[in-house]
Amino acid sequence: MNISELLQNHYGKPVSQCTNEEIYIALLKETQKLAENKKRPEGKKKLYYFSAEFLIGKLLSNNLINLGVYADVKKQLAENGKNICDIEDIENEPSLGNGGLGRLAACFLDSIATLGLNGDGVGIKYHYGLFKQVFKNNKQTAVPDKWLTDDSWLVKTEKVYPVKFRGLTVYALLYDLTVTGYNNTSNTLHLFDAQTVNESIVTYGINFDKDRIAKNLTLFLYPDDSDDAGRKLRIYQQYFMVSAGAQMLLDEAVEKGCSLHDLPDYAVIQINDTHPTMVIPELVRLLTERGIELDEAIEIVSKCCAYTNHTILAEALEKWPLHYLKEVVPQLVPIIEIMDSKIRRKIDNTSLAIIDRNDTVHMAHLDIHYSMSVNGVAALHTEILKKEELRGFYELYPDKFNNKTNGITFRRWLLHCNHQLTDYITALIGDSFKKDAKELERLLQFRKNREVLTNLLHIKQDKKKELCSHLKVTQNIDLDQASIFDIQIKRLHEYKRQQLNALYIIHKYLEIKRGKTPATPITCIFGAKAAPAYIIAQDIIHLILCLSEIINNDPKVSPYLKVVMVENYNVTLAEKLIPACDISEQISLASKEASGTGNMKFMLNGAVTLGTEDGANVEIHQLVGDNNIYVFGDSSDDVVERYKNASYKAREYYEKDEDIKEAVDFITSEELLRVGDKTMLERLSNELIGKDWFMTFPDFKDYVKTKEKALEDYENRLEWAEKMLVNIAMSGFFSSDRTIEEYNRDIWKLG
Ligand code: 26Q
Repeated sequence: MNISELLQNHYGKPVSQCTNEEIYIALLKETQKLAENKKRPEGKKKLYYFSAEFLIGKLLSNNLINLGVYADVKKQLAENGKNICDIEDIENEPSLGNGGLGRLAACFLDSIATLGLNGDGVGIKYHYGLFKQVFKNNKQTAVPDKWLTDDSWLVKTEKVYPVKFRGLTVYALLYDLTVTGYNNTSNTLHLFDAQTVNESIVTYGINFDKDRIAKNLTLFLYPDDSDDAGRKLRIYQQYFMVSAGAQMLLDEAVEKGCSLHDLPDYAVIQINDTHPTMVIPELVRLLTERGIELDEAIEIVSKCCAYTNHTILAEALEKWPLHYLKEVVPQLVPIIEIMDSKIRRKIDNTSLAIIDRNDTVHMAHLDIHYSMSVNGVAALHTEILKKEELRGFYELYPDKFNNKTNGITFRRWLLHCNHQLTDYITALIGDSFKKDAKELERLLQFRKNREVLTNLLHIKQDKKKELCSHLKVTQNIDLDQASIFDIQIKRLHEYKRQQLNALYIIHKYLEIKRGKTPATPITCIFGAKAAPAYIIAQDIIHLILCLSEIINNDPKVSPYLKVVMVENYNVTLAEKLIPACDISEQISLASKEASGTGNMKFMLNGAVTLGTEDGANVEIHQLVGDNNIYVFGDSSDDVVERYKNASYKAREYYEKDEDIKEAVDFITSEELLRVGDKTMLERLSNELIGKDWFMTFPDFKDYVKTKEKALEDYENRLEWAEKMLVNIAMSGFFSSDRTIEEYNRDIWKLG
């Protein structure tokens, strides 16, 4: 790519006279062309990855890297006095996902393209992504995130599919986004938009008229735990996506000469959590419309579909009242009823039914009965599904169950976000790790090499410095780059236990006030959005922001301890935070985090995990060994037991343990009430003392002790650097290339 020529052709002027916007648009168009010209995988069978979320992040640099032209473009820009980072800044982040599940789908698309597999994504073109978070008075407020601009990576196609709801037909317009593989083929992310959608019905904030379906259908991505009105709209969105996607899939198969009886030879559908579950009855319906007998249609569809479960939280499993479905998609109801009665005839355990006695439809049950594969997303998670949550199903279909431990794309989470580390690794072991992540293990030969360890520390320091200046410029946050960066970034959820981290911070603050100062200052960094309807999550954000105000302004304490919560945490910020991290906080209550994927990104960038034996932390622990991770807390077996016999009483811990009492009491102390909202702080305090559903108190002491040990170990920098090195070296297993190879080997079986 010749940038001077490109801009001359576009704007008739030299690079130096172009604005960053102009350069961004010209690069976008050119990159799009390069990507579209890449080979597309072919083959009879094709994977359709159905997902309500694809949290793809900014695309310019990622595409330049995958197309192999990043370094050249950067150099040419620099020669003309332009910094590629300033050009990157112009792009809006498409926040088309809530968190882990959506980001996983994006990593998977990258790996599918990189491995040259014949597979596309199918989803929704939301006009507004996940809300933008703004802090006011130490509270979160939500504003719309309008990410779409005239020039975007999305290309409108000619394809239109009618989607019928009760009394309403909406036309689904297909937009395509080319997904580039690393030095390889390209695939497509297909996103559907409603023809009649109308942005002007957004009134204030993120509010809009929820009854005008035709106009609001693809306006917003709903936050998890969204309110009731939001839930009904999700059914509309879900059916819209799956009906259009299923029609597209059938057209593509027929075009390739498929007789619909042989559909499983042409199409495999991965259902990303229960959100796209209606694709099962919808495909059955479409097949019968095209002349296939109902029983056979059900059999065909069951052979095409595979379901991934991402959660063990019972309350997060989607269940819809049958009357909702009757109101929205009456044509599916008789099909679902027949599918339910087939199961009832076969088995007498009614807890496994699709429609329960309260006329509630259990979407996961529909998936499990009528697909050929059911997978969890980390070893522990899959075991818990088999032994506890989905036990009855496992007994019925042992062969359907399998584990696919999550992974992340190393292109974005190392090559793009950490050039210094990438280049240094390349200098040490060559660049074969870019295609085969397991090659990183060759770094282990340097684990006692002083020079290498020192260089790793220098790179970490550079990334911390970069983060400091970024946060200063964008959010006016002052950080001490010589401090330990302890980071917890993820959606705000009680089970992820940001509140446990907050209790530690209070404890530490009080200790420092009493004169027990740490050897190296500590900076505790949070990033988290909370669903607007999730009250306690709002309260936890409020607590952290209040702590930040008090601690950072305390002249006695702030030289040793700082607390910051970055505003509007998203993929772009993650790319800057993760490379700068020393201690990665992965402290969910054991058994509750299905996998986690942030934990893998931190490890890859040389942070050491402080975590519970939960999700993929278990596998990280096995890979790096006891010396290179800090593990604490009750085991998942203990936790499951404690829930079963309802034996946990938070108040007893609060009353018996002085440290817990002191930290919890601080939440409603005079000092905090001066900067905070009494209702919110009291509500949170009561919630903890009276319930503490995610058991922070039993793990508190061990958490404090283990964190202190990590801080102490940090004082020996070379030993710490060895831990960093081992983490980087052993992270290869978590490449999403490995995960996708397993999906293909065991489930998709693409040519
Ligand atoms: C449901 C109903 C109504 C509105 C929203 C939702 C909804 C939306 C998103 C429910 C759940 C989600 C997202 C779930 C999620 O991100 N799960 C995470 O998936 C990751 C990838 O497998 C895992 O690593 C995480 O452990 C898991 O929490």
